[in-house]
Amino acid sequence: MRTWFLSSEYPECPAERGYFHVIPVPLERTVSYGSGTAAGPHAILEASAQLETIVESYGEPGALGIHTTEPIDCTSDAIATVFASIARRIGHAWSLQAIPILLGGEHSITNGAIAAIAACHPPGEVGILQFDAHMDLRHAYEGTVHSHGSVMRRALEKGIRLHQVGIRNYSVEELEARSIHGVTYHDASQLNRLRHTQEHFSSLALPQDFPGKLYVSFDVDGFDAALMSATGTPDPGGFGWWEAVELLERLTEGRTIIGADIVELAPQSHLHHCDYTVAKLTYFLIALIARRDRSLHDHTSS
Ligand SMILES: [Mn+2]
Repeated sequence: MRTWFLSSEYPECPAERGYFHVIPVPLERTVSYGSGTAAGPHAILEASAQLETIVESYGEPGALGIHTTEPIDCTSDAIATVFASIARRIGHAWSLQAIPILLGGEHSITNGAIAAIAACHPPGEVGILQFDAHMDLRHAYEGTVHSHGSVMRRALEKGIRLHQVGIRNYSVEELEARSIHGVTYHDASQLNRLRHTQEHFSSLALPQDFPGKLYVSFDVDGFDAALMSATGTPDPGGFGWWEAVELLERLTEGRTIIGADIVELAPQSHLHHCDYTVAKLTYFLIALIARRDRSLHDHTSS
């Protein structure tokens, strides 16, 4: 059945009027542990009907117009075909001056965004801000270069700068890739140490020379497993809700966000708070993106 983001609060918004394009991507192909990500986008859209229109201290971002597209067809045997469809959908959003927000699906869907960034933006203009428990920097994982476990390696190969937040799992191969490609990071252990200091997260920022335009890729396993157990690999030691909010605010300060994905929700019927948490995160990101948009600020202040 046709549904859309915040269907309880707003009528369906056509593509041309959408400041945001929410793009469901029910891809589940290279999942390595728990399964169920194909049901993620629909569960997020359903849970969004429980949201209120106001985001505390951000106003009502939904009033800008949130268009929900048809889901990306993920049935093709060739996963590269799926990535190409995602890239085209993102390019279409940008051509309408809209901000694409992908709802996953497994993390490999970011491959579509990487292709779109490389096709539509000059090298060095866009950096990826990744929230995740894992680096996803393997050359290949379980025999495929298209895996969720190697998606950020593909970004590095395209020369896209990467900053990682919340990482707490390490392999030799990924640590090497990190250092060779100059990936910057705030790992979960660093964040934990900061938690116990007086300044807390107040001094956190992206490196000064990091690109001014950001694509945010949020793997929900970055959250602590206590909050986010409905995901393929729930992992202890992650951030909580308010920490995620503060990290997003601090690390995007002074920059523009050109798109985002929220991936790896694997809904479970007895854990519907997870679906709701991801819907709420999606709406918070929408609010943050609107705040970070300079053209919008100029428009509203005139
Ligand atoms: Mn990931």
